[in-house]
Amino acid sequence: MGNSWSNSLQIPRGKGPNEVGCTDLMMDHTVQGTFFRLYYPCETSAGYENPPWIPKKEYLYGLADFLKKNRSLIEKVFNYFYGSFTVPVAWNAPFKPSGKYPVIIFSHGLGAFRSLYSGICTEIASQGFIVAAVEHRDGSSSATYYYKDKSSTENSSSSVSNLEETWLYYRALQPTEPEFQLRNKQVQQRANECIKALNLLTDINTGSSVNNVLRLPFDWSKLKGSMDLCKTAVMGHSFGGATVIESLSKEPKFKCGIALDAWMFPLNDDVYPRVNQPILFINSEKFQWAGNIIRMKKLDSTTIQRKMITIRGSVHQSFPDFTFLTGPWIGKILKLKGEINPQIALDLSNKATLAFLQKHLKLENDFNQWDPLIDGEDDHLIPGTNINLLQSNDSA
Ligand code: 71H
Repeated sequence: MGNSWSNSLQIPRGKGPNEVGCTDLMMDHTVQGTFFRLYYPCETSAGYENPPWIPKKEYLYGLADFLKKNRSLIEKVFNYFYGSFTVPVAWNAPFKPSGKYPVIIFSHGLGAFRSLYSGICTEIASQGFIVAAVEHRDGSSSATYYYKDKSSTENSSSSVSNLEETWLYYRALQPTEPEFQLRNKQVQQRANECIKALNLLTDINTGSSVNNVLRLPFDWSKLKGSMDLCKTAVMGHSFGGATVIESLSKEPKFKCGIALDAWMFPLNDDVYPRVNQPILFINSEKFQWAGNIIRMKKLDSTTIQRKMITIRGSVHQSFPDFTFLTGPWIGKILKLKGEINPQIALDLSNKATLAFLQKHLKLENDFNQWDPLIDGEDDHLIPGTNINLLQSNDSA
C-alpha cells in the first residue's frame, strides 16, 4: 500500500561498489545473548525482498512509550505514514566472499532500535564492510525481544518450540531516580553488548556453527574467514556515541571509533583517560551544548588522533532514517529534518567516516579522497564545533 508521500520518500541506496544484503542474528535466545542486524556485501540482490523498515509492531508500542504517547494512536499514525517503508537491501541474499572485510559494530540512540540507522549502515556495507547494528537490551531501546524457556509442564507435548517471545520495552527514568546512575549502568551494558557482538562475529569467522534463534534462510558458514578482525571499529549515534567511548575503553580490539552527535552524559569521568584509540566526532549543528562538547574535549590528545566536525544546518535526527522518510513540513516541525538536504548531510557524515576508517584501519581503498572532510574542509562543514565554550555557564 503506501500513502501519497511514500512515492518520493525513501532510505537512500548504498552508493558503493557492492550490492548490500541484510539479515538478523539472535544468539543465544536469552536476554544475555546477542541480537544484531547484519548489513553485508552480497552476491546478488536479484530475487530477494527488501525487508520492512520497522520489523514488528511491538517497536511502535515502544516508540509510543518513549515519546510518551498513546500506543494505539502511535501504531495507527505510524502504520499510515511509515508502515510501507522498506530498507533498500536484499533480505537474506547470499553473502559475497571477497578477501577479508573490515567490521563495524553500530550502536543506536535512546529510544531507537537496530533498523533505524539503515541509511548509514547500508552505505558503509556497500563500500565493502560488514556492519552489525546491535539492538540493546539495557532498557534504552524503544523495544527489543528475546526468548524465555517455557516451563516444561506447560509445553511437554510440543516438540516444536519451548521458547516464548518476550518483549522488553523502553524504561523511562523514574521521577526520583538519579539519571546518571541509570545511564552509566546502561552505557556499560551497551558496551558489553557491542563487545559480545564482536566476539560472536569472531567465532563465526573461525567457523563456529551458528544457531540463529530466528531461523532465517541465511548461510552463516559463508562468512568463515571473510572478516578482518584486526580491522574493527565501533560507531554509534547519541547514546550510541557514548557507547562508542565506553566500548573503546573496554575493548582494544576496536581500533577506532566514530561518534555521531554523541551524548556524553552517561560516561563516568574515569573512562576518558582509559581510551587509547582514535575517535572522530561528527556533530549536528543544533543538538550540542558547551557541557557536552567540553566532555568530548577531555579526549583531546597530542598523540592519538581525535577529530571533531560539525555539519551545518543539521539536527540530532539527521543521522537516523526518519529524516529521509518524513516530508519537509512535518519533518521541520518534529525536528526530524534540519535546514540542510538530508542526503547531503548523510553523505558528508559517511564520507568523513570512511576516510577516517581508511586511515585508522589501514584500508587500501580510495576513501582518502575525502580526507579534507575530516578537517572540516567543506562549505557544509565547520571544523570542530559551532558551540562557544567560553560562554558556557553549565556543565550538564
Ligand atoms: N528526544 N537519542 C525524547 C527526547 C528528542 C526526540 C527523539 C523526540 C523521534 C519521532 C521525535 C533525543 C537523545 C537525547 C540522548 C539519544 C534517538 F525513532 C527514533 C527514536 C530515537 C530515532 C532516533 C532516536 S533520539 C535520541 O541517544 C539521546 C539525549 N535523543 C531524544 O531522546 N523524550 C521523550 C519524550 C525524552 C526521553 C526527537 C525525537 C523524535 C519524533 C518520530 F515521530 F518520528 F517517531 C522520533
